[in-house]
Amino acid sequence: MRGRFLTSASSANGMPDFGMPEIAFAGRSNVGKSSLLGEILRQPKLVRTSRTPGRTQLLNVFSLDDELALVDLPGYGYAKLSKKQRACLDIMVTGYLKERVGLLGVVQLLDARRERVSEADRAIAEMVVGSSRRLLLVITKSDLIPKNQRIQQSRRIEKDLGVPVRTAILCSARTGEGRDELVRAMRELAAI
Ligand SMILES: Nc1nc2c(ncn2[C@@H]2O[C@H](COP(=O)(O)OP(=O)(O)OP(=O)(O)O)[C@@H](O)[C@H]2O)c(=O)[nH]1
Ligand SMILES: [Mg+2]
Repeated sequence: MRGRFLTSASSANGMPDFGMPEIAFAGRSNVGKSSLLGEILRQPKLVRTSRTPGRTQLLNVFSLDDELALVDLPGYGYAKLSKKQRACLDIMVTGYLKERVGLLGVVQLLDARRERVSEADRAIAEMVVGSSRRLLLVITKSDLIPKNQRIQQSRRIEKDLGVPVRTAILCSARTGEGRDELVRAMRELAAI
């Protein structure tokens, strides 16, 4: 299992062809995209994370085993950045999702503690599905809710987002829960 940093870019145009299937990680700011990616690559320090939302400000690309290109996207919906900064990051994310030809699928992260799916989450899911890309739903930070609520919460979020039941993967970057299952699902999606 080998994780490697490939490149950072500010738009799809600035990205080379990596010669491997490409999957992006999307979700609200601070939901834990970078942390989960670090756990997937088994190299937490390779992927920058932060307690303060708005950490990831570029499209950062890593490879897993030189087989999959995994893109850490900036988060959306963080109100404390300036309007201009937020607009800039939103354009980067939506532009990439719309224009990146080699993009096969998106792992969308939702916080296990969330009561309701936000409009921004819904818009991203629709954009992914509408452009014929595969969507994998990950419910993350599972360590922060009691064990007996995890399954119920996954079913609730699946229903709210409108994805098929029992397709969400429960994950935690802290405990490693779901990591292997997610890697399996991504490999399956990429047919490798
Ligand atoms: N308890 C717990 N905390 C987590 C988990 N994943 C991430 N965190 C924490 O959540 C905060 C945000 O994590 P990041 O990985 O930087 O989140 P992000 O989605 O990449 O954020 P942006 O880059 O700002 O969009 C950090 O303080 C992490 O330590 C998890 O599975 N469990
Ligand atoms: Mg990040």
